[in-house]
Amino acid sequence: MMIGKILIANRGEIAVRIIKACKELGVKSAAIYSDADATALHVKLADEAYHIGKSEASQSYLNIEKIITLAKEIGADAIHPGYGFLAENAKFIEQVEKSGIKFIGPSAKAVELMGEKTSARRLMKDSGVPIVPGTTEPVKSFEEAEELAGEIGYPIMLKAAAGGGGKGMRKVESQTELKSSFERASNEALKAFGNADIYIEKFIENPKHIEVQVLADEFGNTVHLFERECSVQRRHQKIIEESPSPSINEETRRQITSAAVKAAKAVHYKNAGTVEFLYDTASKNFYFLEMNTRLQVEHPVTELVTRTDIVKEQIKIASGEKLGFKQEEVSQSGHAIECRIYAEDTENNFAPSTGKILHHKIPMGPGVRVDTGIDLHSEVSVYYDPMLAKLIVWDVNRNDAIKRMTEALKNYQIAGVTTNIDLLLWVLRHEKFLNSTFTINFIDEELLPKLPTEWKKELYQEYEKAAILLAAILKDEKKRLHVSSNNTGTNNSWELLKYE
Ligand code: MV4
Repeated sequence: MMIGKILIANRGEIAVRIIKACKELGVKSAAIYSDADATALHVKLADEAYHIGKSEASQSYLNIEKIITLAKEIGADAIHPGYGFLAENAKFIEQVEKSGIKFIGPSAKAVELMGEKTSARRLMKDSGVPIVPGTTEPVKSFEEAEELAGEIGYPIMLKAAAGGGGKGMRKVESQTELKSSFERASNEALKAFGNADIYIEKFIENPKHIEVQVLADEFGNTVHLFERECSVQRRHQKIIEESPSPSINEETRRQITSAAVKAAKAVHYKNAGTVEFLYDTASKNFYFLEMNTRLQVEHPVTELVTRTDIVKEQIKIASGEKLGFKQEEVSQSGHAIECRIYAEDTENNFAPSTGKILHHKIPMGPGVRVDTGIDLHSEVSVYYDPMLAKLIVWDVNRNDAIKRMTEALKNYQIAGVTTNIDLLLWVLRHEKFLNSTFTINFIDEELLPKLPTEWKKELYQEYEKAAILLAAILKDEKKRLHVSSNNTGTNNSWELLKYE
């Protein structure tokens, strides 16, 4: 029986995305909203909308009691958690299911197993999925850590067993650093996660981040929807994602996608999930990192190259349907790129930018998709993630997709907040992006040394060339002029054409 009504326990672009899938399936959608979101786009688009509390996430989108009580009251058959907030909270999932409501996602058990990183590593190792060399049990003492680190070989990573997504990680270069690092790492883990357990991995230098989308129904049918390349990131915040990965060959693609299906089957995974890998370009080895037991921000690039609708598949799976296609029927076609548009100021240490959206015109055209939760007059507040929109393009190959994305970014008009659109344009024309030699360290190594202003000169180079060309044309027409640019890098004042 198809689910009749879904409560969407989220906000912003992902709530809007889920509402669209509900509409296409003829399922009723119920939004929840906080004080700050009273006039938000997801509230306007949903069939029903319910105020749930104050602006702080802890008082609204994280309030388990209120959300489950509301779901029962309004007769929701299921809850879709989106990403973030309660999406990977095993206790929430347990309580949802205990109350007789379907959770659109994996079981609490699978979330728990993958959430505890050493149990995930044991399970992967036993299932033949390659893991980063290191321990599969928490390290009990500094003395044990010293011995194991020596065997693994420096540099190593200390990671919190309860961590993930970059939280609770520490690189250790040599034995002399180990004592203080180990103590600090376990203290921090205890504070952040209420669990001091630490494990050790060999540090992988300059890897790429490649992840595989999986889908599994409740009958054990498990397929992958190929991979995404997500290496362009800063402080664990992805900026650009694409599919297929330009960094792997067909043989590696075959291996990494089968490893992901193996990983999902090992936890009896159901619904949509993502298996993350580090890819070492030097050795061509890939290693399981963690599994994200949720719908991810970057799912649209997979949708565009595999011609699927992952959110509709999630709802159908949760309704008890069998997967409607077999692995052999899934193929990757063309190339998709996603750029995340954030309200932040690149030149002010990426500080979040808040304010009212005074103008918003999104690019349109063949192969262009915008997933956004904002609207003209929306208020971008300090309370939630500063991601404003995802701009996603598809084209027949990577070069054409990059060109299409560049044009779309130039035509993304937004006023009222500062955005990272210029930074995205800077990445798209960078040699290392164009030739696919970028790694997870790309932004740190290539952009940070050029902040706050130097990077902009590179961005404006093409305009400068255009100005010189224009000048030459005008000269031909016997106009006396010369080109000068006085971009000192501080005031962005460009005086391109000066008549004598
Ligand atoms: C690593 C690593 C290098 N070696 N583990 C960061 C997020 C978390 N999922 C795991 N992370 C890393 N683990 C070893 N043994 C480098 C990272 C890492 C990273 C991984 C994926 C995407 C972006 C990253 C940025 C910095 C560090």
